Amino acid sequence: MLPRFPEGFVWGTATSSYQIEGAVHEDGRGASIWDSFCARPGAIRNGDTADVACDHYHRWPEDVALMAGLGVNAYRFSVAWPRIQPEGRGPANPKGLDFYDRLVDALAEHGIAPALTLYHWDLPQALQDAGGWMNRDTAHRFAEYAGLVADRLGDRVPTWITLNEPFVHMTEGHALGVHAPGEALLLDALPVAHHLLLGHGLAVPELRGRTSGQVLITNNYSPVWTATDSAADRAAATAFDALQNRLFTDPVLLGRYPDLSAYGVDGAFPFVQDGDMNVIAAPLDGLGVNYYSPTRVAAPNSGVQSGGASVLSEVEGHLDGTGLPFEDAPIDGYPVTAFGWPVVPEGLREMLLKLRDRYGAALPPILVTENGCSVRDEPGRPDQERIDFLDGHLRALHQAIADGVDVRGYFVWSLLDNFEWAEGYEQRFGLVHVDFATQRRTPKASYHWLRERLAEYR
Ligand code: GCO
Repeated sequence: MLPRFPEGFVWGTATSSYQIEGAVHEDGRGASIWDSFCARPGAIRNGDTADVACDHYHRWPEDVALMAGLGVNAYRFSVAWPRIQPEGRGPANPKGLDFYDRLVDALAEHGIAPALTLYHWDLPQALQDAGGWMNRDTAHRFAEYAGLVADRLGDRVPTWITLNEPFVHMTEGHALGVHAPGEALLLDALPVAHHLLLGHGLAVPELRGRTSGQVLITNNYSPVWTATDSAADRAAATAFDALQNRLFTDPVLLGRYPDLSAYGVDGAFPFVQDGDMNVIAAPLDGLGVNYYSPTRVAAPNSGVQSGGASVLSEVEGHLDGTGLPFEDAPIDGYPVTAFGWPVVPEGLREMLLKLRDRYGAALPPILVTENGCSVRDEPGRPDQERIDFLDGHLRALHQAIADGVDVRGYFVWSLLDNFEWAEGYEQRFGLVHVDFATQRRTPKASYHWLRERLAEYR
C-alpha cells in the first residue's frame, strides 16, 4: 500500500502532441520544427521520425479507454500549434481544433480532467523560418495561438500549461543543437529564453479572458549536487542551478532574472524591453514540476570522472569546449534507468523543499507534471523497475507534502511508449507498451500496479 494522499489529489498521465500523434500531414496540419529536424541525416537515432508515432491522432478513443481503465482522474496532453495555425499565424484551422475538441469531450465522458499544454516544442516551421524564438515577434504569435485554443476549449479545460520545459527547449534546441530547431548558439541563445518567457507572460491574459481554468508553466527541475565540497565545485553548482532551476522560474515568480554573472552576463539583458518583466511575472495559479533525476556538476576541467550515470548523458559530448562554468560529474551508487539517469526518489522531495524555501510565499501550488522512467521493456517481462521507480517517487512526494509543500497532483510520464525526441523509439517510458510495427497497445505490469493503487484511493 502507498501512503494516503490528500483528498482531491490529481492523478494523471502525461504525453505530448509530437511524441504520440503522428498524422503529420493530416487535416491541414502545417510543418513543425521537429518534422524538419527529423529530416536531418543523423539527427534522430536510427533515423526514426514521428510521422506515425503512436498514431494517436486516429487511435485516441482506445487511448482514452486505457486512461479510464487505469483509473486516472486527469490527463496531460499538448496541442500541436501547427494543427491550429499551420503557418503559425492567422485564423485557426477548424479541423485542427476539432481533434482536441473531440478528445476533451471524450475525456469528460470518462471523468478525466484535461491538463492542456499549449507548447511542447513543436513550433510551426514557418515561424522558425522567420527567426523562431530568437525573434521577439514569436512571443506575440504564441499569445495569439493561445487565445485561439482557449476560444474553443476554454469552457472545458480546467488546467492550462503555457510552456513545457523551456529550459530544455532553449538549451538542447537552441544552445547545443541536439533538439529541434538544431541551433548551436550556446550562450547566444539567451534571447530564446527571454522570448519564451515573454510568450508565456503575453499568453496568460489571453487565457484569463477565455477560461476560468488554472494557468501554470512547467519546468523540469533537478537538485544540483557537487562533485566535491570545493569552492570551485560549489560555484559550478550555483551556476548550473541558475540555468536549470532559476532561469525560467525567478522571472515568472519574482519578476527578475537570477544572477547569471558566471556566464558573463552582467546586468540587464540588452534584449529586455521596458515592461517585459512585469508581463512575464503575470500571476499564476500553479507551477508545473517535471522531475527525473538530480544533476551533479564540477568546476570546468576538474577532471572529476566516475563510472556513474548522468542526466546530462544525452548532451555530455556537446558540452566539451563550450566554456560553460560547469562540467558534468556523473552520480554513483544509485540504480539507473535505461536512459542512464540515476534513480533518486529523494531528489524529488529535495527539489520540492528547495522550491518551497527559495520562493516562499511567491510559490503557487505545485503539480508534478512529469515523473517516470525509461526501462528496457521486453514483452512478457514485468517492468518491475518502473513499479519500483513510481513507488519510491510517490513515497518521496508524500513526504514532501507532509513537510508542508503544497502539491496538488502527479502525472506519470508517460501513458504510452512514444517518440523520445533525438532518441527516437529507443527509450520506452510508457505504462503501456506500444508495438510500433502494429500499433498494438499492451498495458505493462506498472499499468496494473498503478491501477490497483488508484483503486485503493477510491
Ligand atoms: C522532457 C519532455 C518529455 C520527455 C520526457 C522523457 O521532459 O524532456 O517533457 O517530452 O519525453 O521527459 O525525457
